[in-house]
Amino acid sequence: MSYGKGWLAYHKIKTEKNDSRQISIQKLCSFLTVRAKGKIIDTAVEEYRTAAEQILGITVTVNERGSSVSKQPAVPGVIFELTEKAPDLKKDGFRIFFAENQLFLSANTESGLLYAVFELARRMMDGIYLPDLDITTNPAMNLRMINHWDNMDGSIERGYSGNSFFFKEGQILHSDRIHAYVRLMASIGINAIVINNVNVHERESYLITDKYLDSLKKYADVFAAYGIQLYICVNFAASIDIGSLPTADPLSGDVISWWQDTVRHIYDIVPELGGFVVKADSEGRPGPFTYGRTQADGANMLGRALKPYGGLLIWRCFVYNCGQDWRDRKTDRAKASYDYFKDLDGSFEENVILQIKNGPMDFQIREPVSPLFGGLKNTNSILEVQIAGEYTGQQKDVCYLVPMWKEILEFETYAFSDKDKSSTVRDIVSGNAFRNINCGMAGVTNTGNDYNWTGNDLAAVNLYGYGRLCFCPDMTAEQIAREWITMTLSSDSQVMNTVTNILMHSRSTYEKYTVPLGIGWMVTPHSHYGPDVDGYEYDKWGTYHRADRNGLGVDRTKKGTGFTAQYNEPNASMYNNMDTCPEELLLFFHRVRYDKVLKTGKTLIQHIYDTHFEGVEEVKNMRKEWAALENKIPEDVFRRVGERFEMQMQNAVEWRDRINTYFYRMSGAKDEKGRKIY
Ligand code: GCV
Repeated sequence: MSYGKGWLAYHKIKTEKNDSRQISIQKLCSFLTVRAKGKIIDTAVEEYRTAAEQILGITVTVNERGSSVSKQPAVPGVIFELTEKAPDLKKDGFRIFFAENQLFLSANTESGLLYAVFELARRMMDGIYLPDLDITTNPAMNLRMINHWDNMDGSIERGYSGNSFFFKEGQILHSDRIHAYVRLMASIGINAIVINNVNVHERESYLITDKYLDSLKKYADVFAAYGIQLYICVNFAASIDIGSLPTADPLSGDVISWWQDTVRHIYDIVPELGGFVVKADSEGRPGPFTYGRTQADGANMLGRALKPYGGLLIWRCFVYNCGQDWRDRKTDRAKASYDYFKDLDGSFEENVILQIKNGPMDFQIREPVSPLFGGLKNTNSILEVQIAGEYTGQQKDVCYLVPMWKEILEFETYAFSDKDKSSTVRDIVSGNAFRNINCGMAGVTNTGNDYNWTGNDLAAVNLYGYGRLCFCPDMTAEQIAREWITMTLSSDSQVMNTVTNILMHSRSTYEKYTVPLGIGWMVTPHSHYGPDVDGYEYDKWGTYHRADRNGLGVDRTKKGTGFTAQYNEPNASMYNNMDTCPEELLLFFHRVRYDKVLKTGKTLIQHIYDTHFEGVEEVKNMRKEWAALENKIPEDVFRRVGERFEMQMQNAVEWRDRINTYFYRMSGAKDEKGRKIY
C-alpha cells in the first residue's frame, strides 16, 4: 500500500525575496561540515541533504566529517556540532545561530542535532533568511511518547485510518513505510513509540518471546537511528499465559524470577528496548488485584526486572469498575483512579511511571483534569491524551485537539501549600514541579495504513500538534496549526486563513452539536460515533447522564458522589459550588434543572437547543469555506477532506435532532425560537 509524506512532503520554495541579501542561502546551505559522529548524526546529515535538496533545490557537499574537525571552513556553510559547552542547552535541546559566515546547528546529543535539522527545514519552508536565525530550543518533556493500539491481526483498536502498518495476520511487517513513519515522528520530536495495543491479547503476549524478538530488534534499530526508543505493551499475566506458572502474583518468588529471566533474554536480543507499558486490572485485563496486591506491587515487580537494563515501566492508571450497576448512584467512575493510586504516592520504583489519562473519565470532548495531577507528588507521571479522537469525531468530523491539550497543560493543580508556587499539569509532566526526570506525555495515535496516514487529512494536524506541543508547549495552538498548514498544504494566504479558521473553531463546533456542558458519552455503544442518548444509560460502564423530566447531570459535589473533594483547594470548592463551577463543566459536576438560568441569561434547555442549532450551521460554514479552496490545494486532499465534511454534516444533523428531540420530550420545554424539533 502506498503512502504520502505528510508534513515532510517538502517542496521547492521561492527564495527570490532573499536574493538581495548579503549571503546566498543556496550557497550557504550547499556546504556542510559535520563535527560529530554517530548513527543519529548520519541520519541528521541525510535529513539535511533531503531538506536542502527538496526545499532549496541544491546539492549538498559534505566537506569534512568526524568529531575532531575543528577548522573553520573558508567559505560560508553549515556546521553541525556536538557541544558540551552550552549551559542553556538541556538534553536533546539545540541551538541554531549564525556566526563568522557559518550557520551553526549545535546540540549536546545526537538527537538534539537531528531535531535542529528538522527545525531548520521548517524555517526553510517558511522562506526566512537563515542567517537571521538565533534559536535555542529545549524539549519541555523528557518522554514524548506515541502509543499505538495496534493488534497483531492488523486491526487497530479505535483506529480510523485503515489497518496497522506494524502488524498483519500475526506477523511483524517490515516495509519502507516503517522508515517513513519514524521520520515523521522524529521530525516532531517523538522519542518513544509503543507499537502494540494496551489490551494485550493472546497473540501479542508472545511478543516477548523468541518468536518475535528478532523482528523487534529490527524495529528497534530503525527507530534508534532516529533517536526513538521502541516500547511494547505486555500482559501482566504472561507468567501464566506463556510461562508455565500457575500464578501472576507479583510477590511470588517464581513470578519475580520468571520476569527477571524473561527481561534478561529480551535485552540480550533487543538492548535498545525502552521498556514496557501495562494496562492492568482494567476492562478485563489481568492485574495484581486478583492476588490481593496493590497497583504498586504489580508495577514495582516489573520495574525491578527492567531496572538493570535502564528500562522504564509505564503503568496505566485507567483502573475502574466496569461492571457497575446503573442503579447505584454512589459509585462514581470519575473517582476510581485517584482512589486506587493516591495513597500509593511515593511507593513506586524510580523507573516506574504512572500514565494518567487527561480526565477522570475517558477522552471526552470536555472533562475536568484528572485530580491525580496535583494529587501525586512523589511519583513520576505522564499525561495520556488521545490523538485518535474516539469520542471527538473519529477523523471524520474535524476536531483540532491542540487547544484542548493546551488547556489541560495550563491547568493549575495547586499541589503546593504555597499557592503562589506553580504546579500546572505542564509543570508536573515536564518534571519541574516535583523534580522528576521520568515524566512527559503519551498520545494514543491516530495513524493507520491509509495513504494519508490519518483518514482525514486535516486530522494529521493533531498528530503533528501533539509532538510539537510535547517539545514546545509555549507554542500557541494557532502557531502550531499554521506551521502544519505551511508544511503540509500551502502557505498561500487564503489557504492559511481558511484552514486556520476551520481548525481553531472546530472543537467548539464539535462540542456544540454533541454532548452539552461536560456530561459526556450519549454516543452509539461500541462504535462511539454518532448519537445515542441512552446508549450507555442503563449499562455497566459508569457513564451516566441521569436525565429526567426536571434536569440532568451528575452530582459530584460533597453532597453527591464526593468527587470534587479529590481536588486541591481552591479547585475543590470552585467545582463544588454551582455558581463558581466553570459553566462548560456544569453537568459534569452538578445536577442541573432545565430552567436554571446560565451566565448567558439562557435557561439550560434553551442553551442545549441553541448550541445544537448553531453547531450544525457552523459545520455548514466550514464545508463552504473548504469548498472555496478548490485548485488552491492538491486535488486529492481537497476531495478527501470534502468527503469528510459531508460525513460530518450528516453526523452533526443527527446529533442535533436526537439531542434536541430527546430533551424536548423529557422536559416538555418549547424552543423559544420555534425551530423544528421532532
Ligand atoms: C484500549 C476506552 C476505549 C478502549 C481502550 C480503553 C483504554 O475505554 O474505548 O478501546 O482500550 O479506553 O484506554 O484502555
